Amino acid sequence: MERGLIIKSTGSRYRVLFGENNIADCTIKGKLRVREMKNTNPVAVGDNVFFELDTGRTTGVIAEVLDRKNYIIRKASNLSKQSQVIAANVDQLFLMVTVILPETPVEFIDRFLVTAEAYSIPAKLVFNKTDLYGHEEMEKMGFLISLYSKIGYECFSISIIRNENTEGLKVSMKDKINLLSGNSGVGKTTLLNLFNPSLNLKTAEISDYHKQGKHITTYPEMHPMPFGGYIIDTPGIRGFGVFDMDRKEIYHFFPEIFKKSKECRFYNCLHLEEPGCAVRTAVTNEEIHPLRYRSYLNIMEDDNRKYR
Ligand SMILES: Nc1nc2c(ncn2[C@@H]2O[C@H](COP(=O)(O)OP(=O)(O)OP(=O)(O)O)[C@@H](O)[C@H]2O)c(=O)[nH]1
Ligand SMILES: [Mg+2]
Ligand SMILES: [Zn+2]
Repeated sequence: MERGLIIKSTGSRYRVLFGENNIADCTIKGKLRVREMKNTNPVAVGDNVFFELDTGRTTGVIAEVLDRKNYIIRKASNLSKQSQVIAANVDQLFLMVTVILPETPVEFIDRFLVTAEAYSIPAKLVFNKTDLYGHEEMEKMGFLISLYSKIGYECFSISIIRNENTEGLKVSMKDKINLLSGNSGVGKTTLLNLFNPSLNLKTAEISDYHKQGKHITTYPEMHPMPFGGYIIDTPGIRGFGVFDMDRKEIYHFFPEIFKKSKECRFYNCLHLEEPGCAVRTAVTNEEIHPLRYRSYLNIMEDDNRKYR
């Protein structure tokens, strides 16, 4: 048996990195499928596995998945109870955001951050395409960076095309397993190509980026970085879900709301209509930003999580 790391999963085929930079294309033993019934894929990018290598040493069969430190899932669909594991054993989550082409909504950022908090995985924001920003966009980015840094999320602002300000991001990613997420077209794959030019991954054509993104990357894939560590490139997502998030707990995943909630009159205050709610007072005097509170309300109302 060999030990390896899953770097790509397409549902039935798994690419495994093992030994000194060797690659094997693997399938899985039938029995393995039963273990995590709720997941459509029992093996995901980032998983450490034991596998039986065939004599040709380029193919094999996965026999065992080692325990995971964490894993990120996405609901297979709103109605089904099935979920898909996007990646396992992730150290940090990065959300790539653009103020224009395409514009990333605040609520999208907040849903991502809530998810990261629920998984207890550190999350950071990367604002990209600053080369395209005029005065107004710069102001908007400045506003968002100050909003999120104040809450405690580290922010980077970069232009990949001009290779501006990317050094800090590199340092932050070094020697870690980093998952890179964000809407289609924000430049995730372009960043991987910049950091590791030998990858030569497919990105959108320049002329395409006026559209909302074309979902160029179709499967999550983990790539080694020359400076140490890995980046998992993911398809532009509409958002990933946290399975067992209880409605009563959602405010725990807004750090500034959670902190303020300790001053609410009722211990079980959900910060909706309750009297003596310190959170709502803080929103009124903008100690908590109204946009964040609005995201909180929207997530609370979200029908998608009703299947709990
Ligand atoms: N002006 C400008 N364009 C950029 C920058 N970074 C990336 N792009 C362009 O944005 C477009 C989309 O880039 P991709 O890397 O394919 O985007 P992606 O996030 O991987 O998209 P999906 O794979 O569809 O999720 C490409 O045309 C890139 O050349 C940047 O810093 N400035
Ligand atoms: Mg891509
Ligand atoms: Zn309250």
